[in-house]
Amino acid sequence: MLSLREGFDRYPKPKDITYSYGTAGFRYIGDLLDSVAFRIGIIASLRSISLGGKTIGIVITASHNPPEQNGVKVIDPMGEMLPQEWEPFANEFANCETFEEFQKYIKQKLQQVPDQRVRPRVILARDTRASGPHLLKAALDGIAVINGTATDFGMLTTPQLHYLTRCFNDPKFGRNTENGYYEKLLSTTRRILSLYDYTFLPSVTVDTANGIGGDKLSRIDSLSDVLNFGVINGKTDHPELLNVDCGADYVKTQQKLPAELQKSSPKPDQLYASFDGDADRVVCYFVDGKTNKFRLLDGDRIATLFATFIGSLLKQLSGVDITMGIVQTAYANGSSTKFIQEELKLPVYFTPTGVKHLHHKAQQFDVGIYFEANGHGTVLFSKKYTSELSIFLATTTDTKQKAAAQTLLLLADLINQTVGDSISDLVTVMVALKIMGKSVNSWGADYTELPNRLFKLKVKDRSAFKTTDAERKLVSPSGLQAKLDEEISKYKQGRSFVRASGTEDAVRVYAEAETQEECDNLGSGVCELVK
Ligand code: NG1
Ligand code: ZN
Repeated sequence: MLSLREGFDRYPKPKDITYSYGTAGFRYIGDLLDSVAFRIGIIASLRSISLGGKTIGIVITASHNPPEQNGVKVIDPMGEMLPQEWEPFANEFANCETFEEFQKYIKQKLQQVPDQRVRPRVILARDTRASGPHLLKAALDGIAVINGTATDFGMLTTPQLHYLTRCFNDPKFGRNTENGYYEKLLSTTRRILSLYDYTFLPSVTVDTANGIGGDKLSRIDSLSDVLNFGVINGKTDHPELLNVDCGADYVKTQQKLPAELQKSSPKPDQLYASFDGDADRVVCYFVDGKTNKFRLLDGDRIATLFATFIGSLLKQLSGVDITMGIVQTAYANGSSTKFIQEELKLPVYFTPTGVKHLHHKAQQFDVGIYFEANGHGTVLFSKKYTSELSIFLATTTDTKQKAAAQTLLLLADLINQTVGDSISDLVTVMVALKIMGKSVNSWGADYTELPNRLFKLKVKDRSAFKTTDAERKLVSPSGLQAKLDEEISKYKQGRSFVRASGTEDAVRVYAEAETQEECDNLGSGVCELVK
């Protein structure tokens, strides 16, 4: 067995780097993460011990970031993110330099647990990046020095590992195998469709960013006729192509088709989708047959589609008392917020960027829908939701109402409630469009987006940028917000905000306004003030 000392010496921490557990775990250049991966193995094991031996997950991925980057993050037993109160420990532990400190941190954590003899259990998966295998080895060594049991699930999408972690701790959630994930998805889709006498969904072409999502979609496609996918940018065995000129982040930030599709001629008025590198984000789009223009259907649109669909089903049931709320971040297009408030007549709440914040807020509703504009999001359903609908189902005799209640209950199984999941989100989009008989054109016509742009600025010290009001206002550097407000007031429907990125060494500037020209001018005006 590897001793603590041997492990510490095998994975020395580079002296000049300070690692930080950000919005999505530790992220850095993949080749500089070995010591962090080793230590995350220990952190996950300690978390497992502190919870009496519950299974904890580790995902090795840097999502939509470039191929040379990588990251490690911890998943809690019910599939949630590592709780925030563990982050300071994770940061201090990842950055400690001497063996004495390193050992002291472990001892301190162990002293806080009721039973130190508990054997930790950790499950792991990684995306397709070249640095994945050696980071996996380091994480396994970290688990080994704490005498933990580790199960490596190989290459999976991030949401699949969230699903599996939950299944290990809550067997009712599903079978704790990769096949169990597909069985649940396929059987739930089949059951919903059969309520409306459908047997399959029309094929959708998906750009999987040359990431792991491509393999998994092809697998689903081969398992059943219910779901049919055509995969483009599916070169999983070429990690150097991951997210390059393709994928959800490219499509959302460039507001154009993935390069591969620009070359071919996408079928007009057909649904297309793009995943990111670890398949937890999805954006949809189509090419308008009349104008030949690319039309993006981003995370805001997916949220409004889900709210429309679930709302229309709930409306069919009388006497069911279910609350629904939508959670967005400041990056949500102003028109989407207006549509939710004025057309759907639903409450909207704002939280800081990062799904952990959105997830937390969404838990306050019976149906909590949260999406970041970039396509990361899901829907949470409360216990009351299930019990109210089950009672309704048992008491109603009306066939249409029965089908609506059954669909609503099945949606709670279809949507991966542990985390945003491109596969299950996309299938839910396909189900919603099919059952509502809604075309992509009609979905795109729900509201008209305000022109918007996102800028990324290199600054000397991004930590100087501190925000309040769900990141919509700056409190530091002092005086800057007043200047921004003055600039914003010059533009019709102008809105702009500035915040430090949690995943990159940069400051982001968002701008939206009534016309593209005004939006561009507002954006550059704000960038000038920030520089
Ligand atoms: P940062 O780098 O903090 O802006 C980005 C995304 C977040 C979230 C995280 C985690 C934008 C503007 N920001 O965060 O929404 O997805 O990455 O992956 O898209
Ligand atoms: Zn991702």
